[in-house]
Amino acid sequence: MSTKLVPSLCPYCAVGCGMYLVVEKGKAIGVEYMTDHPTCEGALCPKGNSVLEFLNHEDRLKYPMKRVGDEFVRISWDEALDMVAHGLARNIKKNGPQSIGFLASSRCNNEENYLMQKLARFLGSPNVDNCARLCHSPTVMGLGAVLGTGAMTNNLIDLQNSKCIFAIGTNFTEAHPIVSRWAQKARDNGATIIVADPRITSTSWMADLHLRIKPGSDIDLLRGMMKVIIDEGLADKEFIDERTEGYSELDLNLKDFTLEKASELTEVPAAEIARAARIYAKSSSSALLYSMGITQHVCGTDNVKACATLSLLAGQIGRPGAGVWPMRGQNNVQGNCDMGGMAEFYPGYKKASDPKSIEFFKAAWKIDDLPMGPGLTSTEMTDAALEGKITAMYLIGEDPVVCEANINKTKAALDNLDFLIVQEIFMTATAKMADLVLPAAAWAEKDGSYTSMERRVQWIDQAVPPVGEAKEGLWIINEIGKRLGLDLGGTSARDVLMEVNRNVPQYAGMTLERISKVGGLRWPCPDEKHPGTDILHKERFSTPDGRAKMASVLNKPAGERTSEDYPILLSTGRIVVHYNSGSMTQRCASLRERDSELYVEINPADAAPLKISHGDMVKVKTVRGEAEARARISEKVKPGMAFMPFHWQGTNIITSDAVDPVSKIPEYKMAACRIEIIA
Ligand SMILES: Nc1nc2c(c(=O)[nH]1)N[C@H]1C(S)=C(S)[C@@H](COP(=O)(O)OP(=O)(O)OC[C@H]3O[C@@H](n4cnc5c(=O)[nH]c(N)nc54)[C@H](O)[C@@H]3O)O[C@H]1N2
Ligand SMILES: Nc1nc2c(c(=O)[nH]1)N[C@H]1C(S)=C(S)[C@@H](COP(=O)(O)OP(=O)(O)OC[C@H]3O[C@@H](n4cnc5c(=O)[nH]c(N)nc54)[C@H](O)[C@@H]3O)O[C@H]1N2
Ligand code: SF4
Ligand SMILES: [Mo]
Repeated sequence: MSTKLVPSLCPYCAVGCGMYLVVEKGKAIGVEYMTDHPTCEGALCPKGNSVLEFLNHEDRLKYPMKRVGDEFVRISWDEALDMVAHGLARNIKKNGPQSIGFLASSRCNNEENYLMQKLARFLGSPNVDNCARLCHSPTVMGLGAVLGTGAMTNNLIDLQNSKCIFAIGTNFTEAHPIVSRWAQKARDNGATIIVADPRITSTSWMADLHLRIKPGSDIDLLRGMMKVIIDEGLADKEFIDERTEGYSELDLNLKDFTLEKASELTEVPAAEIARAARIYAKSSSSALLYSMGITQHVCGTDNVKACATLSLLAGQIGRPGAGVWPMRGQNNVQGNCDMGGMAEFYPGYKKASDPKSIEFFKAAWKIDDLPMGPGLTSTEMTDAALEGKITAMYLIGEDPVVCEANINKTKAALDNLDFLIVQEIFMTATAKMADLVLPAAAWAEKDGSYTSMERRVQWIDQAVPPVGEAKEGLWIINEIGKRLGLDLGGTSARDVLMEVNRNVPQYAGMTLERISKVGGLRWPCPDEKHPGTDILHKERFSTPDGRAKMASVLNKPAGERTSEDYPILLSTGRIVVHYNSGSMTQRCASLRERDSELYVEINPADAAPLKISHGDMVKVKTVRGEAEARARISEKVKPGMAFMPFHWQGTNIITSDAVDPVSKIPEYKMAACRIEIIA
């Protein structure tokens, strides 16, 4: 039998790199580089290169299983689907539809997510959410409020046109490695790179100026930069007058603030703040990139608003090389939010709290009743499950037992449910808590489209059949619908895409044929002739009146402060070779051999009095519990600060679940801990 090359996409992060899968006898046996892909130009990072190691892994879930006592036993799809229908119906009858929580997966395609939120809402539950809650919900809220659209304003390739790249709270060289290529091109073209990060990272190595900011002081830094810009006459008055609102409030907000104060609060020398402000404001085109260092705080939404406001103040937006780049996380988190897999929004960001949205979808879906929102966010579902208000959950492709903050609470919440369904490709820590585990087809085993962080929508065809009895998400959701007497519409991804074209204005012109071409199209794409949109907000912002709303914000203290008992600030995040819960990367030998255990980075000044040496095993303790990790003594973290990756289960035992009141994101970047050597 012949070997074929099937165009595909990397299933990890939101850069959306293309690749070819080499398929022989129905099995993917190799990866070939897609040199004509516009964003990656054939490059892949270590995770992209090793996708087959998990796709073909023997641990893949191959048939449905139900819990019997502490064991899981194999059952047929018929029995599994009946169990889902009975379990959901039982809870709706007893506790009402609001008692069911749904988590849609940002690892799954647009069509699956569209159908998942439709199932939730058809059943009468407004409670559907996704991992954007833990990630870029402050972007959806904050950029939405300031610019009118909560998405990347420009695109990744356009970074090469920037003369200044200001990267704040993003470690893109590890988390979005292929973006480094465009940043490097910008640098080759003469751009200055400024990185604001408390740690020394591979991204900060790239920087001309590294602002080693005190964790949680970003608003002070950004206000300091704004103050310099205003005081030195670097604000873009014409742009501000023509295209924004809120300047006089901002001016007032900054009146009594000084550069010296900013320096004191951020621990960044005043001269560096001033230099960063001048370079950013004066360059012909400046890009502002941000990610979890900005969003995962109790002031996450305000942090985002401050970033966007800085760009408005300097007129650094709406042009090639100038804009705001939220570095989104999962391969389809942008798409999942676009599809309405979010508590606050129906598809196309139609507000779930607006009766007009409900009317629109009642007509579009030919249904008499739909729930008003906002529904419960994923973080609120955890609390509601503990209180007995959420009694059943249907989770697709999320692993909250590893990834939520304060996972002892998460486990207690899941334990308290009457019925938990987990649809997965591996037996994760979360799946182990389920009543029913449904085996899902992985990305290469199904048709569908994915939307990358640059709003690029790309369709891929199934390359290989699902393993064992695993099924495509669409089939599973449709079958569940049928058993509950619901007609969810599409049975094929193609049909669902056509429905998306009708109901999501940004995707109206994104036909199958158009988005199947290498590189797809970027939204908004309002009709079938429209070429897609490279840069947003060129002439007007997407607010109702077309003007951006500058925000005047003040910093807020972290939810948890260090104390005598817990003197060290614990920050958490990512490393290049592992991915989120690690359910996939931990199963790839080539990645595991590079990093195989949980570690904690400690500054030598903190390690010495604790008698901790490099390589010692330590306990990291917070008020919520403790985690064991290997100590790495390193200047990469500031004194008084420790860093742990969260790709192993220990980390989130100890992270703080204080949330931003607006977006409900937990403060993964700020917990108070103490570290002890294990004798
Ligand atoms: N290899 C790999 N890549 C990934 C992922 C992965 O797990 N592994 N996950 C994907 C996902 S879901 C996401 S959301 C993205 C996230 O990508 P990133 O946001 O880039 O990743 P993080 O490591 O969480 O945090 C970024 C940086 O913020 C810094 N930081 C911490 N606190 C502060 C602060 O108070 N202020 C400032 N200015 N900086 C701070 C950290 O030191 C860190 O270097 O990555 C995606 N890509
Ligand atoms: N301490 C700490 N914790 C964090 C963060 C942090 O910075 N620090 N970051 C947070 C962020 S930004 C995020 S986004 C979350 C991520 O949290 P999660 O979304 O829970 O993390 P993932 O590991 O990406 O989980 C996705 C799951 O989907 C499964 N999967 C993959 N493909 C498919 C598929 O096609 N179908 C189905 N059904 N399943 C599939 C994978 O096996 C995996 O178990 O973690 C958060 N947790
Ligand atoms: S940068 Fe992201 S999309 Fe590209 S290969 Fe790496 S993990 Fe995959
Ligand atoms: Mo994320």
